[in-house]
Amino acid sequence: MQLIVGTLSTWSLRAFMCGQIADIRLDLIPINLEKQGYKAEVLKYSPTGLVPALLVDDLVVHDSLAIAEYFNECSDGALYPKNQSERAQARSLCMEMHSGFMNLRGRCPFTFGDVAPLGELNEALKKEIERIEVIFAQAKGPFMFDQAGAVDAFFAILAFRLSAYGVSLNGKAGEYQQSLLNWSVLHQAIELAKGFK
Ligand SMILES: N[C@@H](CCC(=O)N[C@@H](CS)C(=O)NCC(=O)O)C(=O)O
Repeated sequence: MQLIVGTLSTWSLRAFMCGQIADIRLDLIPINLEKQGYKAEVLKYSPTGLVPALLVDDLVVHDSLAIAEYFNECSDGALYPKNQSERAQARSLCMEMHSGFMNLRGRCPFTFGDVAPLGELNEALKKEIERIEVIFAQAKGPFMFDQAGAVDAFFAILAFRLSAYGVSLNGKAGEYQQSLLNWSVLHQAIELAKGFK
């Protein structure tokens, strides 16, 4: 399988991390999204012109969430909890990340450069961080459920971003944030992202 990924693309990193957890062998095709003409390059592979996209023979799976689901099916359910209720919760959380937190995404772009701490938060940003605090405090242990899964992959990048912008969560939420930051799969994704040119 080939995974088309982009520079500083957090969605690409989430798909990559899900592949690592599910132990899927991937050939990565990185595209520099800052280079002129990048769109034509992406469109060679991805019908939406967006990354990530997964190529499996003639099949193109586009969108990080669909890729996570595909990896889950290829790995006999490695990305979600075995318990049905937990699995539904896990999917709800992945989808909440996938379609939400727009203020945070806008205000805290993913970067390896130096950034100023967030400082005074507006109401919308405050609400999103409070919601993340509630979600993170639900973690059963170092991972959201018993084993590392899609939810952890989806939130690890956010944990990293918050930390880069000087936001360390408190209590149980802070413990989960820290375990994500210590997680080898996140480190692999970060190393990968740093290597993209
Ligand atoms: N919902 C999509 C979002 C994909 C997306 O927005 N990708 C960005 C990079 S993170 C992209 O390809 N940007 C290039 C562009 O907008 O031209 C997913 O989860 O895969």
